[in-house]
Amino acid sequence: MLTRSLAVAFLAAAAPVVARPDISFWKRAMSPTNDTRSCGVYDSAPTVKAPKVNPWAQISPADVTAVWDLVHAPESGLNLTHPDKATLTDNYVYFIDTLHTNKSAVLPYIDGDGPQPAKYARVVIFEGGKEEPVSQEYMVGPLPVTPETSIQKLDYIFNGGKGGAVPFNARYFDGKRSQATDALLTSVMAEINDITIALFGGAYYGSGDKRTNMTAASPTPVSYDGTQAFRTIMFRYPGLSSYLTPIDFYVILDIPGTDPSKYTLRGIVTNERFFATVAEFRAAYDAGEIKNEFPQTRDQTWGLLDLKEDMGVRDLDDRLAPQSIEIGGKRYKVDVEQQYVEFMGWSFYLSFTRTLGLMMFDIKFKGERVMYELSLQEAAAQYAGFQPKAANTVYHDTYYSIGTYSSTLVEGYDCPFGATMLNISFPEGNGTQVHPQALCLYEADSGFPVSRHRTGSGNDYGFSRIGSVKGSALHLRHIATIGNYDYMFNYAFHVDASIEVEVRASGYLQSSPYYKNQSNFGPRIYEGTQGSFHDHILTFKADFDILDTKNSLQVTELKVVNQSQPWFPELGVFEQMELETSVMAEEQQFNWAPNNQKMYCVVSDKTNIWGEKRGYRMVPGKSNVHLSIMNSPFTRDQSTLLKTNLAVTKVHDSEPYANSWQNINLPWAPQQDFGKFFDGESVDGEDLAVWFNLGMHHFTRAEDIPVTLYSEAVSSIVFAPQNFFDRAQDGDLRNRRWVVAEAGEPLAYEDYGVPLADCNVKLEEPVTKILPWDTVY
Ligand SMILES: *[C@@H]1O[C@H](CO)[C@@H](O)[C@H](O)[C@H]1NC(C)=O
Ligand SMILES: *[C@@H]1O[C@H](CO)[C@@H](O)[C@H](O)[C@H]1NC(C)=O
Ligand SMILES: *[C@@H]1O[C@H](CO)[C@@H](O)[C@H](O)[C@H]1NC(C)=O
Ligand SMILES: *[C@@H]1O[C@H](CO)[C@@H](O)[C@H](O)[C@H]1NC(C)=O
Ligand SMILES: *[C@@H]1O[C@H](CO)[C@@H](O)[C@H](O)[C@H]1NC(C)=O
Ligand SMILES: *[C@@H]1O[C@H](CO)[C@@H](O)[C@H](O)[C@H]1NC(C)=O
Ligand SMILES: *[C@@H]1O[C@H](CO)[C@@H](O)[C@H](O)[C@H]1NC(C)=O
Ligand SMILES: *[C@@H]1O[C@H](CO)[C@@H](O)[C@H](O)[C@H]1NC(C)=O
Ligand SMILES: [Cu+2]
Repeated sequence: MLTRSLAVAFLAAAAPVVARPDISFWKRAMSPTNDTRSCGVYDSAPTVKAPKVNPWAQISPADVTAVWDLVHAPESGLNLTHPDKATLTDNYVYFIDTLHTNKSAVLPYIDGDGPQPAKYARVVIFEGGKEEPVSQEYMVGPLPVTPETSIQKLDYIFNGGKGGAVPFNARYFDGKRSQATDALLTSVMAEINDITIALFGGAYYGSGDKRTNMTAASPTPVSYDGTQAFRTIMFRYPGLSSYLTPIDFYVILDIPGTDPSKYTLRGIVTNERFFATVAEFRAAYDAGEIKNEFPQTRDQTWGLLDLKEDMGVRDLDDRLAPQSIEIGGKRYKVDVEQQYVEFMGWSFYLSFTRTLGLMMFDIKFKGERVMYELSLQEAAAQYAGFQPKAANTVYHDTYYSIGTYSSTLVEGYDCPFGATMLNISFPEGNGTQVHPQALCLYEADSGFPVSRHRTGSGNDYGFSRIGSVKGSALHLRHIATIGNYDYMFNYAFHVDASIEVEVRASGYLQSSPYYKNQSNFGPRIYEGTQGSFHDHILTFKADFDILDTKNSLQVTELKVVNQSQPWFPELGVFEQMELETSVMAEEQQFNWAPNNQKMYCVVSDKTNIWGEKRGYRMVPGKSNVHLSIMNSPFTRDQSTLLKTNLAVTKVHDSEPYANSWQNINLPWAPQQDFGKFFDGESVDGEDLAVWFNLGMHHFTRAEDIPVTLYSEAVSSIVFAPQNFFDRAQDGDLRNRRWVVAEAGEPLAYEDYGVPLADCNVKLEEPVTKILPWDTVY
């Protein structure tokens, strides 16, 4: 598939691999026998049968193919051309994806005897053949395809006024649009190849021309409101670390409409100067005003993540590093078929879409619902600089189908040795693409006891008792390599009933050429490279259902008040803290309070044994930021979801997503306006969803070379029970020590029947090979 900042010179249509019909959907080959190699570390997870058929699951490979055939049949009236043969002015399918199932249809099914909700596909069709060319989304269902199956416009999830239609100018900038602009780019570059060769030792002869040795890449947005379209092209030296060798040369084209003969040059930018015509640029060059002061290197080996021998050797680094392994055997159960997991009281279902990637549903602890849905909604980045790439780039990664970029994980490094590796799959063309071992599931030591206390007599151990309870969590992890970045998504289900969502970013910086006087946009990080600073903001949805759908958002503010205490009359009036509790009345966007002096809790009306409302608290974690810039023309109205830490809305079947995947090219006229969710509806005692942002202000540094470090580029949040239970959920965990010390007696302890491992740990080189992607039908 096309990646963002697509290298036009290296466009190639991926040919689907031949069908392998015997591959069952979304499964790992789990060895059926016990593995005697090492302490059960490599044993398969015990199986379990999900209580219900997963109503959120991806549509099946057979359904994808049937939907493809249905929309291509002449009777559909859609007048489609096969994408391989289509041009800008044809109608063709861009993708098929799983359409989410309405919550109103799911609840009676999972909670009662209601029927299993029907499955639907969403189909994106680029309708360049229409009088008014658009991209239009359709919903096709019920599935499997029968005479009852209909093709309807998918309008109800978009609130921008045009339903599922996106004007041609704002539609996804696919290979065909890129090709359509290439003739103009090639002709512009042909006039100045002598200059680019002299300045940069590179030339561009067209995307398919073998002589081309500068890579052309383009950011988004490409339009403001769909009435215009432009394409900014930056150039880089080609190669495996191309992102790190940008060249100070930009071409901007105006490319409105479907007729490439009407496309024009907007201008050329280099040396911090704008030239509206080729002639102006040549004149400046001839006058000796254009330089390449900080040449890039063509050698890119320094940008690779292999061992750098020239950095020396660290003492004892020839020994294996510590490992997290499931030494007692797997303590979670999986229903691979239904994508259902159980662990230490937790249970949840999984789903996966092209558009959003991994989603979790019906998250319960000890049989009681905590969340209906937990899912990524957007992964965005906005850059800064004084040249047309950094200054004008905003990414919404759903635009690139972020779900299609999660691929094979390196066992032992990306995930622990012995982790359960799962395939992920999503529709691709007329088939279903399988990415083997792209999702891992494992329990890991938390690195600290979940609770601990020594009670008894003072400083000596006589007559004391020590309790220490093992801390661990089940992790669900995948890594989406979307263009330059590797976003690592980690969902941890802790034994104390808390849930942690964490995202990290590694991979190449979207770097810029180095400019002497642009340190206000980031430091120099290589010979000719500047690390352009930027914001990463990732929006998630947490549709809490604390027990049921009747919930409120409680705000407990820690206030400092003046008071007096009759037992210390000499102090008069003085300050102390108190709590002031309220509930949010209406839907709203909001932020973490300064110094975190507000606690936000989603609560039920139902109370625990102490009469307190049962709830879950949102605990800010690492780097809880929102988009810094509020009034950029490039993020005006299509990025409202990025502009606060948090938001709460009432759940509607028509508001399942925070964003629409093609919104990026519609900053002034969004297809989906998150801001419109906030129309004064009550969220007190209602079915509410919380939207939260994780992210980081990426203050770039030399240590972003060769790639950004996961250790620092991290953001997280925790959802923790707040009076949800009557006491802490550590009392029933048998993995603990209760140490009894009596004066003069040897230390004794309880192990509650959980033996220590008595075996030889033998780790195996990763089972993972970098398996090819596969397509099934
Ligand atoms: C995972 O995908 C790979 C590649 O398509 C396939 O060989 C393997 O059988 C799949 N695993 C299962 C359990 O389906
Ligand atoms: C695997 O080991 C467990 C525990 O030792 C045992 O109960 C079970 O029968 C074994 N299963 C197989 C397939 O050997
Ligand atoms: C069908 O699409 C083609 C472009 O692929 C267009 O030329 C033709 O007019 C369309 N036919 C109808 C009936 O709309
Ligand atoms: C979901 O509900 C809406 C009504 O709110 C309806 O228009 C739509 O068809 C439903 N979607 C599915 C997939 O059933
Ligand atoms: C790139 O191509 C141009 C024109 O063909 C050539 O002059 C230049 O030497 C090439 N650069 C490299 C590094 O091969
Ligand atoms: C799917 O499309 C590919 C490429 O166009 C084609 O070769 C293949 O036969 C199609 N498969 C099915 C099941 O329609
Ligand atoms: C950097 O200096 C050049 C030359 O003086 C000037 O044209 C340019 O505007 C400056 N850039 C910035 C970002 O200040
Ligand atoms: C408490 O009173 C003192 C003295 O009047 C004043 O300076 C302070 O700001 C007050 N604090 C609060 C929280 O009102
Ligand atoms: Cu970054």
